[in-house]
Amino acid sequence: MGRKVKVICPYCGVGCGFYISVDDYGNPVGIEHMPEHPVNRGKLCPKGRSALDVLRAPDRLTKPLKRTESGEFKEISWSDAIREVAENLNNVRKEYGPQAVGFLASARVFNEENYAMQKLARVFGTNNIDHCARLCHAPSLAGLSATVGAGAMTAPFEDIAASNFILIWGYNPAETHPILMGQYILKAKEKGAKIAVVDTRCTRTAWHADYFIPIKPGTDLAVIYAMINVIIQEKLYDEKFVKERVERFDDLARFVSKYTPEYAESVSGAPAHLIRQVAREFAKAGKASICWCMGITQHTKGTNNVIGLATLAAICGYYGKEGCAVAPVRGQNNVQGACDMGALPVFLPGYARVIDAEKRKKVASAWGLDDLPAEPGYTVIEMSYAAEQGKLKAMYIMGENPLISDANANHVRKALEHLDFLVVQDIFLTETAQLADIVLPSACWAEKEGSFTNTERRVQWSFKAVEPPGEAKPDWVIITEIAKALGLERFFPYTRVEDITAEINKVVPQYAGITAERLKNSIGGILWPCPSPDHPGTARLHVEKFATPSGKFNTQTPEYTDPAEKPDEQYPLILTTFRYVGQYHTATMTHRSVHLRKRWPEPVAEIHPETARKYGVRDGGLIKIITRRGEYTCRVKVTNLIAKDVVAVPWHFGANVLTNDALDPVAKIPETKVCACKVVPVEER
Ligand SMILES: Nc1nc2c(c(=O)[nH]1)N[C@H]1C(S)=C(S)[C@@H](COP(=O)(O)OP(=O)(O)OC[C@H]3O[C@@H](n4cnc5c(=O)[nH]c(N)nc54)[C@H](O)[C@@H]3O)O[C@H]1N2
Ligand SMILES: Nc1nc2c(c(=O)[nH]1)N[C@H]1C(S)=C(S)[C@@H](COP(=O)(O)OP(=O)(O)OC[C@H]3O[C@@H](n4cnc5c(=O)[nH]c(N)nc54)[C@H](O)[C@@H]3O)O[C@H]1N2
Ligand code: SF4
Ligand SMILES: [Mo]
Repeated sequence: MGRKVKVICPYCGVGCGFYISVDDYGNPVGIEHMPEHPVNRGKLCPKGRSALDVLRAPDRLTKPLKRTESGEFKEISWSDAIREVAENLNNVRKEYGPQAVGFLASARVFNEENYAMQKLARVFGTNNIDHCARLCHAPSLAGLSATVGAGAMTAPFEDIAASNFILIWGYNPAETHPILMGQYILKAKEKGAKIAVVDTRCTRTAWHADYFIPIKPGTDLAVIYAMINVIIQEKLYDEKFVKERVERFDDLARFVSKYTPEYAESVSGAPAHLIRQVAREFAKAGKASICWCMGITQHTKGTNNVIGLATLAAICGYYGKEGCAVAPVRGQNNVQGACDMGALPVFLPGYARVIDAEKRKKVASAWGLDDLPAEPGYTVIEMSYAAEQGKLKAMYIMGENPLISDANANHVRKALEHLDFLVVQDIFLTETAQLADIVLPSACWAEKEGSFTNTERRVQWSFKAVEPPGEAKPDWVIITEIAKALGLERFFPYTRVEDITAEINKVVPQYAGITAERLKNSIGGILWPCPSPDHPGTARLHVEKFATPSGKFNTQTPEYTDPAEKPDEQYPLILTTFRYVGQYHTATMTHRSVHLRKRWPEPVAEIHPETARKYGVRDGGLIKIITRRGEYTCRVKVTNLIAKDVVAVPWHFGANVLTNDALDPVAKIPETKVCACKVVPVEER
């Protein structure tokens, strides 16, 4: 007989639903499509289709592990593991204060689990809580908060499908969000929409585009301003919208006058005539969307890039109406939720700023306290530097693999090795876990239940399909046990995951009406903001006014400046990084799927034929890529689908030993999309 259990895909932020069929013995025997799901309508990409391989992987963590004197791991009991974690964290707090402990939450676990983790950090006494959104869309949160007052996507996927023009910038959804590409972007194209892609590589997304604008890494803002310049010069902007809803438009018009398409071409290599043509068509489309991702954000100027794109949409009036989405498409399946839950060093749940005393005290009082720590905490990369400098003594990392995912990975290794105590909670013994003093085994998505929030702000329940392997436990259970051992039990009165959902309903205003009961009874979930249990949820934001204090678009005009590292004689090329459709991040999960591993077995860097000739690089050969921070050897493909003098490398397997950890001053994201490098061919015997 068996059963069919509804789950949400454990990979990307599109948030596809499917069923797992479970046999009478409790084994996951297959995936069944869910045609009634409003997002993916029964479709799945290669990662979703292979998701069960994670549940069946033979090397899942099944017992807590402790590092012994000799450096080996030995299995220990849960009670010993929890006691050791609590003792060590308490000792560090006693000796150095709570600011000497850092916590990393996870965009891969449920809202309830992220909520519990950030609450643990704060009642422990610190805002040192962050997660991979820092390496990802932190500039989108910062840049959109500054201009429109809210950091999330402004409209659902349906509005992208209803656009007449889709501008895709630094984003390759054909590989990174395939269901959004197939079900929405290409649906718009079928109905006659035009597509423009701005990228350093002529990607699989670009193959579907009407216009492809090639660009040198890190020069985007000059091109964005040139488009704004053309639209203003040629009076193609939406006069009514600008008059009613945009502040300081005249300043903007004066500011962009120097950013001519010819100037932008000289900086970026993007042809001026294409900049003009795309700007004109975008402005004249009437209904248009801008979708961006890591090509825009992973820069020291990431926040400024986002401000530029938000402004481009604002002068054309592309907010709050049908067919218009301003879309920082979120990466991980619960990165939107982890941010909403306050797993960030400057924001409490619901984006209450830790420095805002009134809002902070409101959260404190909901938790039965007078106040909470007010000092903003360390971000991900800052934690490494604090560890190296001895300011951070212990870390508790849940569901992240910074040794592979953080920029300047050699530095991260040194920093983590320098800690007095490291606990890592994961489903596999990752590279990061191998450095831990204690490793805690988690149940993964289909082995527990809770809510995920996709990039549209769609909150959905994912049910438990199978039992976890061995003694692995849900993350929220582990956090609750650690909290109790730390003497913080009064803040963690949870016996079921729904107890935490109910607390989220009380503390996070955007989630007030999104109860566990409602979520369990709906296939497509509810989009926040949803202020009460009888509210249907909100698909489109900024319909009448923006979420800024004045209600208007807050125009800002940061100048274009170059990336932190420019090519020079010693390092004459530019390095950038990208993803494969069949590998996910640090590959902990995708590399355990035989099918995905076979098809995407290793990183293959890309280089232009002229650049290859100049440096003696042969198609299919091995190269060593060298930067100021490290060396990385991989195979290379010589292709004219990439700009000259650029090397692009997939980062899934360790290329972050090369990348630059210079930070955007506002969003604190490292510049993983551009640094200077050189390449040398490696002789194979
Ligand atoms: N298969 C797969 N899907 C994923 C993920 C995964 O690891 N694998 N990860 C998920 C996550 S967390 C995220 S955040 C998203 C990321 O999704 P994307 O942002 O689409 O992923 P990337 O391939 O890292 O970068 C996108 C593009 O930016 C281009 N680029 C590089 N530098 C620049 C630049 O300076 N300017 C411009 N304009 N373009 C540039 C690259 O050539 C690349 O094609 O994907 C999500 N989906
Ligand atoms: N050079 C370069 N570097 C990048 C990027 C880039 O484009 N270029 N992209 C950046 C981006 S956008 C992101 S989002 C980050 C991602 O960085 P990370 O979040 O560090 O990468 P993941 O591999 O997704 O790590 C998630 C971990 O969670 C574990 N896990 C899965 N499910 C569970 C669970 O239920 N419980 C627990 N406890 N663990 C679980 C997985 O095994 C894995 O080890 O990388 C960033 N790094
Ligand atoms: S598009 Fe994203 S959510 Fe959908 S199946 Fe693929 S990885 Fe999963
Ligand atoms: Mo991401």
